[in-house]
Amino acid sequence: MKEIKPRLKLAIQKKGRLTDKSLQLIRDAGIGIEDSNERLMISAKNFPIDILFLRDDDIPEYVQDGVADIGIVGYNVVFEQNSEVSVIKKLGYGKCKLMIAVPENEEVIEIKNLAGSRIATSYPNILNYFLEKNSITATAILIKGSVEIAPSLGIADYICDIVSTGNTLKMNKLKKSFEVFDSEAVLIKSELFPLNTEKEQLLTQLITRIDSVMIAQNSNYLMMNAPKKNLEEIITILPSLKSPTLLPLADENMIAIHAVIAKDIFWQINGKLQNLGASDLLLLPINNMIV
Ligand code: PRT
Ligand code: ZN
Repeated sequence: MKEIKPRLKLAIQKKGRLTDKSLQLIRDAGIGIEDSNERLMISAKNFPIDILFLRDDDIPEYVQDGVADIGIVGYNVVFEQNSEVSVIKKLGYGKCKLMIAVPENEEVIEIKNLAGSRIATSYPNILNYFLEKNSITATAILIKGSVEIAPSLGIADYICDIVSTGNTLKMNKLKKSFEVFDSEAVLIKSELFPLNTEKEQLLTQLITRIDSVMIAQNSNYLMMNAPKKNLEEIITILPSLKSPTLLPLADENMIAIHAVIAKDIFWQINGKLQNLGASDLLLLPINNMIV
């Protein structure tokens, strides 16, 4: 009889803000998947993983109950639902803040000014957690969708909603007042149904790949030529992930230096490097990196 090999089942959002970036992460991890074309599930050819497409609100429960082995969803959804899942890894995209916003013309300077108010939100559990933590008594009013129009309709005094650029608040004449919760996409697994050994091994492989993509996304490969006499000083200002690579050049007084550096650091150290005689600086993207 043919042995059935275990496959990991990963749930991601079917259609929404996290869909493209989640698919991109899977592909950057070298996992070959076709376009879903409205299918509920697709199977990767070169890695034993199946991708299940769900509404984001359903993902924590599907993972908790073991229908999917792992899932990618906003931490805001995980925390709100209080499902029995644990976060394996923060994924660095889908970043947003849950904030309390008040009408532009109102002064709500301190958190204690919220006492006795009605606050419209799709996240009553997170809001109540915040209010309790700050010893405030206020009423959370559950509204699904278009929370920002609640104050102008007179349904609530304030709102507690997800903000990323802040444009939606501005359009509705509201202003940010208090930060309630920080969120980003996270990889989760069940606390009720532990994975068997084979699936746990697959998960470890997947995490190694995701780590390598995430490190690469935040890093660049820097190459330059520099005078040998300034080598020590150059190395001290190079915040490289690993010890830099040194290569001899035909000109004995010069040396080539290669290093992996954090992406945002280059423009801070570029001038210093040039002052120390570095030339022919070349900054290259990295696809994957295993440290
Ligand atoms: O259909 P399904 O239920 O799967 O999707 P959904 O409509 O419930 O979720 P979706 O796709 O809107 O968001 C998925 C996840 O993306 C959220 O759970 C958050 O973790 C994350 N995320 C990141 C955001 C935002 N940024 C965001 N800006 N989710 C929602 N918004 C909304 C917010 O509700 C508000 O209406 O965008 C508006 C504010 O945006 P700005 O840019 O104007 O401030
Ligand atoms: Zn949703």
